[in-house]
Amino acid sequence: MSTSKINTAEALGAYFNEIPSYCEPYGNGHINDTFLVIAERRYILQRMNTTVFPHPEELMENILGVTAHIRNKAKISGGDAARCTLAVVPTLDSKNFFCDNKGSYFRMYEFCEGTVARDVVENAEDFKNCAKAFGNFQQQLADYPACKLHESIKNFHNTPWRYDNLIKAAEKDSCGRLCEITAELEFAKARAEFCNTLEVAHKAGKLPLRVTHNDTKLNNILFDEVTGAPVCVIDLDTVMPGYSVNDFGDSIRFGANTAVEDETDLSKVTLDLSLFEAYAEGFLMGCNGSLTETEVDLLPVGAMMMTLECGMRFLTDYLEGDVYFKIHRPRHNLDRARNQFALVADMEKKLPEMKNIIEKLK
Ligand code: ADP
Ligand code: GN1
Ligand code: MG
Repeated sequence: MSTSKINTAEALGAYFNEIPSYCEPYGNGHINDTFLVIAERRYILQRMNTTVFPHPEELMENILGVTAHIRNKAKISGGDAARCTLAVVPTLDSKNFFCDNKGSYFRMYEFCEGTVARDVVENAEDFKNCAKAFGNFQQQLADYPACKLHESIKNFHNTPWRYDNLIKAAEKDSCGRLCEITAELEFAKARAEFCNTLEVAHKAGKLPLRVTHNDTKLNNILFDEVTGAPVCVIDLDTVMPGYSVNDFGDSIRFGANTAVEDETDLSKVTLDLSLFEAYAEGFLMGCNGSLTETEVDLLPVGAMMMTLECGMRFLTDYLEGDVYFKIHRPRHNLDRARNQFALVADMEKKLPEMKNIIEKLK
């Protein structure tokens, strides 16, 4: 459903005595339907994607717990308690979300004022600061009890599982698109063994599970409009136990690509090693010595893994008829998958350089 066709009137009525006249689609997220609402203040209204998140009540429980934890830490350390994390706005009857008569689930956040989200990295320094913020986010949640978190999406970054899903989707070929993606499928198949790398390290006791963000792309962080400093890590739907190297890797996948995620001119798609270095430096600073040596060594693998996994997810969605990621043109998911695989190929060539950078920063 396109965001503009969603009826938000009933949801707005749950939050305001007088319905605000401004409620327009906002931002570039691929999952939820996001609206900017202007009343006496600004708000973000989101229709939660219940295909992706089948248990919105559990999702909101996670978000309330995590945001309370982060706000508390900011208060203790004298940080910006008002803008350090998302603030859920209750409905008029004090609920944390609203379900309308069509079964759509909505939630509302305070608009994090004086901030902007970005889809492209402006410079290495900003990217490094963004890395510090994501690293620090992981640090802030290091003592959050993982048992309190619901697994909002099962197997979210289980790459071998993602690989199996791609193979199943190809076997089923429900939309008759398999003939278009034979080269991409071969690309993924040639990396089947690599997909297991992190799971194998985890099972061998070398890679710990931590409370991680799991969706660390650039536009999931809000930057101060004036200073450019990161203010708030957002999109907390996927905060779950995960691997630190995947949080690192997902940021590299998105931010250190010399092209945007859906660029179709694949000659533009490469890994920017200076952005990789800036991010690695910032991430290690943000994690503040908490990563084990194996985790640090696996950071380049995390970058390759998240890029390959994301490519496989886009490709699977293309085969399944674009049911998961929002698309804005025909073959959008196929374009995204090709882009991610081109980036994987470039990362493979640059793996020795990535490793050298990490060695230097250790
Ligand atoms: P999705 O899960 O679809 O990616 P997000 O939660 O990331 O949705 O929100 C989409 C976009 O909306 C963000 O990239 C950002 O631009 C904007 N946004 C979300 N929450 C806020 C907020 N509290 N204040 C300001 N902007 C926000
Ligand atoms: C989605 O929600 P958003 O747009 O921040 C997706 C990520 C992908 C990303 C690809 C819950 O992120 O996993 O890496 O698109 N989020 C979910 O751009 O699936
Ligand atoms: Mg997002």
